[in-house]
Amino acid sequence: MELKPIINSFEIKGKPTSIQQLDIGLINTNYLVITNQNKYVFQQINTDIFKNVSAIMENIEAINNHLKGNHYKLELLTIINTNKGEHLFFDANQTPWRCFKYIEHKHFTFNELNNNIMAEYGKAVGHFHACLADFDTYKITNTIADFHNTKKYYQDLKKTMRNTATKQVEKVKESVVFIRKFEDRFQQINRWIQKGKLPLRVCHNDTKIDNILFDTKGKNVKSIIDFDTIMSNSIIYDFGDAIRTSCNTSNENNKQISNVNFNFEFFKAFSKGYLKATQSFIRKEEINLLSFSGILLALEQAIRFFTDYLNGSIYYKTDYPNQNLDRGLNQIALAKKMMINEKEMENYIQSLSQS
Ligand code: GN1
Ligand code: MG
Repeated sequence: MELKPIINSFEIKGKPTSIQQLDIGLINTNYLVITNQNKYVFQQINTDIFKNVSAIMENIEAINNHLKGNHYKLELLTIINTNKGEHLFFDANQTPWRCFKYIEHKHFTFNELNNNIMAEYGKAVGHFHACLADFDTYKITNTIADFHNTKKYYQDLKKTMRNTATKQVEKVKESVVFIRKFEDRFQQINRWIQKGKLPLRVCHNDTKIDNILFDTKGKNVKSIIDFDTIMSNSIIYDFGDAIRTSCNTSNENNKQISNVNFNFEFFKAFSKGYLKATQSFIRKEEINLLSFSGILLALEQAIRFFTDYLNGSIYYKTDYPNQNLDRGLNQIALAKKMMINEKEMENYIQSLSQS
């Protein structure tokens, strides 16, 4: 793919001096473009997954505008328009591209994390929710159906297992026996959402630590990025996804399962920051599910990785053939470690919400 004509179609400042593909995200393809005046991120959007790209861009604009007017403290992504004044450029294959200003930042790997950073992370996700608590969900288009509908993902996995060769199915069978025990809990969450017991709010839906940019000193959260999955949902998914990705002593791409463990101190620090930032609006029914949400998201991610493995890895990018199987097994190991601490997590959350 010749990138120069694409880059030249956007209103960037200066002449490009370097173009580098970035190893971030499992769906879109990202490039860092440095010019003699500025830095930009160019993204080629995967339309197999993000089918309604213009609605995504409208969601981002609506959210940016709301946050700007609502004392939001973190930096927002600046969209760079095309020369025609549009948000998207369609290449010769009709694939959409967009461009954002690059934000200088520091990223954390698990070994560098500490309780202070985790508390900042919790505060930032809570602050994001708090600033959107008065945003009408009907103004947002839900661009991916059933996103975080764990029960639905589980049903899809079972269906896929029925249509896949036994040899591959055997590799996930034991994990599925474990997941099955949670089916009622998945169902119950859906019921609470349907009945309004768990409110729908505007959520990020992909709060993994990779989407959190810290300032270059690594002390404060500078920005939360990747607004592509902003949709109405329960906030428990955002809480759980943050826990799943930051309290795992390993990382979802680490195939050494023995490295997977749950860091309870990080869970505590994140929870403290999050509950502080959300106390003005969070409901008891939401608080009650926070201790389970990390387990839920690890199970859900395992289900999604297994389904993709059985489907021949058509959804998530992979570096080697069985990577989605390994990713799923990593998440199952994490869910098991978290399960051991479920009661303690629950007690801790309750102690915070009563103080
Ligand atoms: C995908 O594309 P990326 O890396 O931002 C996925 C998330 C998963 C994540 C797992 C639209 O996010 O839901 O949690 O991979 N996004 C979509 O790393 O499916
Ligand atoms: Mg994402």
